[in-house]
Amino acid sequence: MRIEAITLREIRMPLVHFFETSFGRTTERRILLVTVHAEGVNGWGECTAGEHPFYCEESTDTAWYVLREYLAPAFAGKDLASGREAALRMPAVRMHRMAKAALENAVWDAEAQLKQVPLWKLVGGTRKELAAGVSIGIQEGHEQLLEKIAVELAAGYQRIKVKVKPGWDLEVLEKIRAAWPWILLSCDANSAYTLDQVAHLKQFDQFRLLMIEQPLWSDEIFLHALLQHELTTSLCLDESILNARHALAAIELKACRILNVKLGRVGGFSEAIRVHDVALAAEIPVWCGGMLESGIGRAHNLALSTLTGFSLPGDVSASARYWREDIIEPEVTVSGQGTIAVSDEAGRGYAIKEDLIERLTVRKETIRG
Ligand code: OSB
Ligand code: MG
Repeated sequence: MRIEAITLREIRMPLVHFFETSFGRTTERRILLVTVHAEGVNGWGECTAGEHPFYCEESTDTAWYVLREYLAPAFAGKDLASGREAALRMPAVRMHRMAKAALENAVWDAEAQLKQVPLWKLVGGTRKELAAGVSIGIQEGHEQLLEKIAVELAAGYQRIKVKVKPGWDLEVLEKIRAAWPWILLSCDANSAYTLDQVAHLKQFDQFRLLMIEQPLWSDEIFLHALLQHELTTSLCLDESILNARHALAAIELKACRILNVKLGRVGGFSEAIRVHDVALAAEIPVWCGGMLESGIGRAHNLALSTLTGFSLPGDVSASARYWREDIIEPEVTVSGQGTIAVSDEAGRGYAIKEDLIERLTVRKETIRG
């Protein structure tokens, strides 16, 4: 496909409810969207970098800079066969995986439209009904958290994940288990603990958690192996896994028994598929993580989640949990059984609300070849 031009834009979207993790609270998203204009179709990609470099080193502004100065100029006016080729021809910029993923995924999105196949088939998916879970942030108090869990369980979600940090952990988990002894429950620390706290972390074992996500340093695999050896609960790595090599290292070291895959964190569909393939070969279950995406990133997460190895419920949930109005049509909805149906339409399966996006846009720039 000939890429005539690439448009970068930043949109602002207030969250329906603030989202708090061990590294901070988000109330409004600043989302960078990439549009690849190719042969009459528009491929869309969403950059999952946060407003601040807290989850990882990237932010909306660093991604804008890297896309504008390096990545978009390398593709504008060029011919590319596919999303896979986009990954192979990414300029030699180190890291900045979320910026790269936004562009690569936009090319996959365009490729699916041009080939008139569903994006999920293009990436090699097999699942047509996806298991949905929710990620619930740190709240003002325990009561609010328990109320939120009750609402999500009533909606049908198959797995509840709560954010934890020192001071918001054992008591919280104890109250959840007292109310719901048998639900699929996991927690995510976003690197809030250190190896000095093994005795404390061992106490998590009493709650029969499906997993503890990323308890230790974001750049650490080996020390998670030491921790996993001490715990009966399975560890799951998120921040530590930036590519398929890391996934293989974590599996070989027994640093975790489950992997979270995020399109942005690993640099796009091509690498996410490779992470999946490594895990599937080792019989390590994976699930799709979320980054408070708008509908575009959400649609791409769903396409990824159709791959065979995504056997655990992901942080793939309804648009309405985040947005008063999402930028796609239809919005992502979840059945009373906590499932999301995959569309058989060509492309991403969700139309773009261009007028709404235009109204939400605070900056926009088109890079031409
Ligand atoms: O660690 O999974 C995470 C949101 C922002 C940054 C990191 C994470 C999260 C979530 C939200 O848990 C998942 C979602 O989008 O529903
Ligand atoms: Mg996480």
